[in-house]
Amino acid sequence: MTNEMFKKEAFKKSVKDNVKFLYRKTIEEATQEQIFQAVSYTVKDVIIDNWLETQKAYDEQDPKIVYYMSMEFLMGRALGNNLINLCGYGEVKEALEELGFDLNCIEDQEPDPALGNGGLGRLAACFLDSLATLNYAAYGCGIRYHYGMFKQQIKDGYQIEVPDNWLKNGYPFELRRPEYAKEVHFGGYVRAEYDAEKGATRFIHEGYQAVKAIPYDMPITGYDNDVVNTLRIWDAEPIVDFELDSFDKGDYKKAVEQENLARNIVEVLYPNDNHYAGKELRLKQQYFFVSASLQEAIAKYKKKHDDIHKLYEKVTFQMNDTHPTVAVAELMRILMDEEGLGWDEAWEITTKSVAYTNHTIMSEALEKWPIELFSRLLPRVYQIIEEINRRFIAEIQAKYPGNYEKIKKMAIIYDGQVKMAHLAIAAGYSVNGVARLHTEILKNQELRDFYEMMPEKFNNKTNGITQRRFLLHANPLLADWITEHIGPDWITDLSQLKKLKVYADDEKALQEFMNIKFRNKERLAKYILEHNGVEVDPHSIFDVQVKRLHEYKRQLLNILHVIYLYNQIKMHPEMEFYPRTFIFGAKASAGYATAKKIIKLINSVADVVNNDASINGKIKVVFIENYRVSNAEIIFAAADVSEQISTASKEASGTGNMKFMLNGAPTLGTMDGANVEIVEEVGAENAFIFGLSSDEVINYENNGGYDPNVIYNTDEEIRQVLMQLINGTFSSDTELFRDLYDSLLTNKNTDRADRYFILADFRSYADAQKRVEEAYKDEKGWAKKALLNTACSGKFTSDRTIQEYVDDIWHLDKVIVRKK
Ligand code: GPU
Repeated sequence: MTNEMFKKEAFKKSVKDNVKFLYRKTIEEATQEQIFQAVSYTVKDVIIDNWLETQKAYDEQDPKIVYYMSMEFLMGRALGNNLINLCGYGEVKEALEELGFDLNCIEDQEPDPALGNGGLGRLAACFLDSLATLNYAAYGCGIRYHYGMFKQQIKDGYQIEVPDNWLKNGYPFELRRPEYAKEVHFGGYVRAEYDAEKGATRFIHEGYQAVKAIPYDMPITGYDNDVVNTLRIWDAEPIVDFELDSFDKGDYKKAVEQENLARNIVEVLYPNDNHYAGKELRLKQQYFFVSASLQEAIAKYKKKHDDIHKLYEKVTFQMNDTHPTVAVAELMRILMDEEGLGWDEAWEITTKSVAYTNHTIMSEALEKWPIELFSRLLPRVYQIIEEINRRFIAEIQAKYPGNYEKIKKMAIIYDGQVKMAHLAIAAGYSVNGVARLHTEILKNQELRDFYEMMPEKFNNKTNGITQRRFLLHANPLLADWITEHIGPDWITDLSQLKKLKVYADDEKALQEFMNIKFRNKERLAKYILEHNGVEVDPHSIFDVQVKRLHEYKRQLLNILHVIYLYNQIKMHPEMEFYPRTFIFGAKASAGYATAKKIIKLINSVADVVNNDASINGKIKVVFIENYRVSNAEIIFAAADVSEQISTASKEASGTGNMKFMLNGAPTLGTMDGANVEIVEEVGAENAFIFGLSSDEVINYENNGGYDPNVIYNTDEEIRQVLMQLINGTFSSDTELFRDLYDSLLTNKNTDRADRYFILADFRSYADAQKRVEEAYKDEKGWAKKALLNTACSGKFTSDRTIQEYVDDIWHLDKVIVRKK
């Protein structure tokens, strides 16, 4: 497949012209970064034509639009992905070669737009790719953070956070749209005014500070269909012109405040994953982009339609977790205060327009804003939430007369807090979890009362990932091999991969499959050598855990097991042991001390193990610095073993697990999140499952936890590993890892010891690891498992997920852009 627009000669000329216009240089004089810019502008030219065509098609066909509202879009690099989706990658690669450039190196010049933390933000990015590819009208709505996820450096084994100034050189794939600017208001007070004519009270918001929201659009290209959707991220600017107006009007103080408000609001992404910190600035960010996005969506609707009562027929808002849930009240405000509707009409429209996705059951992630803070920052919006709460409580009372427990558990405002999840559920027409197990836990545990009261709202949408980025772009060798064997249809219909099953016993095919894996391991080994200075052997088993650092994800279990293996080899040097490279990659939230200590431990263990000549390199431990979307693509393609070892019930879905599977790495994991469905698809014999079930974990939790000391006291080898945390084996400072040691054994205050059941699962994990080793030694057997993982991964495309959202929640219409 090729794209007319990328005819080599025309492309080369355009790149040369761009270098000339942008930098007054010839391509011989230009830097690689300048070539990246020039190439990107050429690609953007192609995109702009399709973008205009898409807009025209939407205007003519008037489809229903989904607005995907998310605080995070973890897009990763755009250049390579756009070339892939425009079917121009091959041509452009050749054209650049003729100019003396390597496309891979040019791609490496692009900063990762890292406007997200982890799974939640990356899911939003995969969804945009699938929406465009499936011909649906969609906008991503978010924030143009000036600093995205920090860059991680490892110094002396510790994580150092370095600001990510991704806009430094200008980002070629964005378009500033000042003509669509909106105003957003903070603070002030609400004045009630009786309108005698209408016989109704109007509420007027006064004394506020205003910020101007300026949208920047990023194109989202569909695969081979000429569709270009839009990710609209909002920047902030002060409204009052500081120099001209304010001095004269004596409004100096206000001008400074508005200037500061605008500057601060979009400055930086909060680096928290699965964790609520309760910062006022975060609520400002939320309201800022939600208000601007809703204003824009309604303005757009009104251009074509005059009956606001039918908004929900053409528009739907999906709230990515509770972060944008203030949308419920903001939509009510706009409908009542700006459009002049009464409460009941506004509520009818709102509750048919907003839907909510839950991404976690971890209680520390639940957003609960103090009413003092909330009402001060957003007085009118707070007033509306009060009224929503009053009516919701009345509903609860009608359904459960006299049951005050229900009110306590379900009220939107209680104990001086606004509970955003309760608001989202009360108002949303759909509430979904992100994997089957997760949705069941929501229904039966965390949100049980809500499920009992309104079961019709609850549904599951198992997550997915885009194969365009995570196979076609990330693993070109495997992508080509698959296309040779089953044709290219898998690119837009991943279920086709099941056709690979016929090769599960074909020795030649298996050999080729594993050769590709080997070459991808060499590519990763080269990356590790260049970036970490560690030499790893691509013949060893590449055992990989890459994801955010979080106690529930249990990187600690993994590294404790490495210590255990190290002890075994030291004690029994003659023992048979298949060489293993343990690869970690993870950022820890800047304020998460335990997570940072675990990073230090991994690096300390690496130091000792990698430099112990007596173990003959049987174990290597590598911590890949600055794990992000761009190096993830290299890592997934090279993995032999996919570590998905969260405490059962804690990982809502996981999506890394799917990227490994797609690239032929069997899962070593607990029965948690989407692992359950992965095992169902691939068969238990092609995965390595261990550990407590979610029911068992929840059972312990509901009954006061378990006692890890029993294990510590009775299992000598586990005890030895724990003692090594505090006896100087991995640090001359014996106190360095004391906190980690304590967290596993000591019941501090009310907190349970070993909250994440690491000791409880340790033996079963070690057994599963032993099974991995045995299986790997059987070369053909392993190749078959690996191939079957790829072959059975079809369910986990985000194309399937998006189609389910469309069928069950959004009810969008397909749009045709390409005229054949
Ligand atoms: N997730 Br809540 C995040 O990445 N960040 C968050 O703040 C919250 C959830 C993740 C879940 O942990 C992961 O299991 C899931 O696959 C992902 O969202 C997408 O649904």
